Amino acid sequence: MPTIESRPYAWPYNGDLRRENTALIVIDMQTDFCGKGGYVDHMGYDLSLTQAPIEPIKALMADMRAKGYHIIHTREGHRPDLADLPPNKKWRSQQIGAGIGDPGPCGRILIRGEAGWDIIPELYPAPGEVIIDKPGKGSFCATDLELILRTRGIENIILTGITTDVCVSTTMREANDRGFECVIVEDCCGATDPANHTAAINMVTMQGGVFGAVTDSASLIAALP
Ligand code: C5J
Repeated sequence: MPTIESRPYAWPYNGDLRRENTALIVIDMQTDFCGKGGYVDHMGYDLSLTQAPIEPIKALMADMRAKGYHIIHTREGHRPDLADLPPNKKWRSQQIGAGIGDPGPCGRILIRGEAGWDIIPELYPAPGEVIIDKPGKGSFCATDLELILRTRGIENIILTGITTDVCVSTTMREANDRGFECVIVEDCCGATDPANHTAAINMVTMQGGVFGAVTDSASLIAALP
């Protein structure tokens, strides 16, 4: 039974690891979160932290594409008329000088269709790969992600992307509560604060794997059948 070297247990728990029932989810690798002039840059955070997972994700995605696994991408963003932007989310973004919907060098911040909102060219989805557009942090909230996963018979989810402590963590918790078997790939994630990245990863390993397991890209590439 194939499993991946991971902590606190060898993933997946039941050894049922096949390309048919396993998906890589790449969360929010958008210019707004890791590119110059985007949302995270506007907030004044160190872009090298959210850029760190780009190369590891590229390698893992290439391996999983070649092996025929499901690849799913997400993008956080809002409608141009802001109909799906809760006023408190808008207000909070304005407090830190990066108002969602405001103009910037990459277009309107976190607005669907703008240059800054799209996935970075290095990790752009291949034709036919699913893209989930989401208005919130979790990828299951107000999207058809769960329907797509169930329709395809996907049981195992490999989580990557940015940011570890916000959208990746929220999505992992949502997926775990829905019964999906999750693993987070430590070097394929990044946060705007390294301590938050470490804490978000550590939280997964508590209570026997409270949200699933933690691994790294090299372990996956070596062991994915
Ligand atoms: C944030 C995300 N950090 N993709 N979004 O606001 O994690």
